[in-house]
Amino acid sequence: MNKKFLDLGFQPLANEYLNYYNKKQKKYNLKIFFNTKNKLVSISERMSSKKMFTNNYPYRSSMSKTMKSSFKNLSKTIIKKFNPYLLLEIGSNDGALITNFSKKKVVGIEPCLNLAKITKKKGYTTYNEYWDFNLSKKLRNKFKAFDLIYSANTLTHISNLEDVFKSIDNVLSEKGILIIEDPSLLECIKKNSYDQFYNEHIYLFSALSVRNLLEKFSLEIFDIKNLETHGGSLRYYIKRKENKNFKISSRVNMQIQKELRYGLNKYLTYKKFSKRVQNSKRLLLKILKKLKKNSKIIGYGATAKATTILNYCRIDNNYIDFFVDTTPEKINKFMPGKNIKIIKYNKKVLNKIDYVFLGAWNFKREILKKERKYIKNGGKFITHVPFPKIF
Ligand code: DWN
Repeated sequence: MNKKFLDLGFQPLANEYLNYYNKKQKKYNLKIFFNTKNKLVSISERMSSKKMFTNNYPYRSSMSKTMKSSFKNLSKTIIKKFNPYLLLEIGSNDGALITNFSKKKVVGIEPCLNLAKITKKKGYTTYNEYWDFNLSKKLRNKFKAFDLIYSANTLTHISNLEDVFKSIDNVLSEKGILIIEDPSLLECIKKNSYDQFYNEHIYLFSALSVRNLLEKFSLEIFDIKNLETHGGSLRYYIKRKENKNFKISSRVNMQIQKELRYGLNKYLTYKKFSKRVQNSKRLLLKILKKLKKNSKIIGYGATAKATTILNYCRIDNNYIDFFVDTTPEKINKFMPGKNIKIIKYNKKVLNKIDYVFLGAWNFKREILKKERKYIKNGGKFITHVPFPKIF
């Protein structure tokens, strides 16, 4: 049974950056539910993939050093541990992972044309299609099977999870390994990072819910790694149950126990989280109101996550003058639903800025390192994670 625990108000599509501010930009009511049976957390209203993942999708994995090096390290691990003959990446974005492999050994699936073009241009086999059973049949005919399938921050973006795993099952070889990576629900709840909820994040996975989802396909998690990326993610290593080549690591049970101890299996935990989110909104607004009287505040990192915060807390250009970002596709556009312009990042942009709201708080370390001079000159940051504060 699906039980509602959080209402984040009316939200536009998180990655719909318009060229002008449109007061009437289409919005939907973002509500979050907990399924008491399979422990899956999901959003209420589902947009079609075609609406969300367009031919001009603005998110690029290669835009941060942190992500680039995470993918590089993972590719080394994959080669060392599994040495796959043929790897499939579902949601290859601009190639941050696949470009670490030989062109003959990888196939990318990327529904956004602007991103698929980038890897195609570099000579990587890329299917500009949405992941579904029809595509898996096409791949089966052409490649037979893949001995490694990888997908980061993609499966949680597809509404029909049954079809997702059925399609994977169709092309994963007998001894094949599936690696998936997504933000961790436990970390989101612990950090009060409610901005992980927006239209693209249809689900927020936990080890508990992933284990339940895999059951039907005779797949099982045999290892889990906690990652710092995207505010705390989990990397799940998955195999067919009948594949005895890999022992189940104690880390799997440790993660499940951690989640149970925190109460991720109980509705009450989510209700408490909802209260903390409401407090977080109040406190953030209090801080911004106080600071705005005598100072200039801007946003850093025009993230999809920031869309949720701005629209839930009703923060507009009365508080934040503009956002800075490095992604070409976002420059000179407006934060979805808000009259806040995004300008191109340059080294001098923080001069004369008193406070910087961290839209990309998940890259805090990378950003603080980059902005040492700003900090040295007395510049301050504002974050809402794990609770609103100035630092
Ligand atoms: O799942 C998803 C994740 C992986 O990416 C997608 N649904 C959408 C997107 O979410 P996001 O926009 O919240 O992701 P990020 O990775 O937190 O976005 C970081 C943004 O900040 C990018 O627009 C790049 C920008 N940035 C910057 O301007 N300067 C980032 C860094 C590190 C910087 O120094």
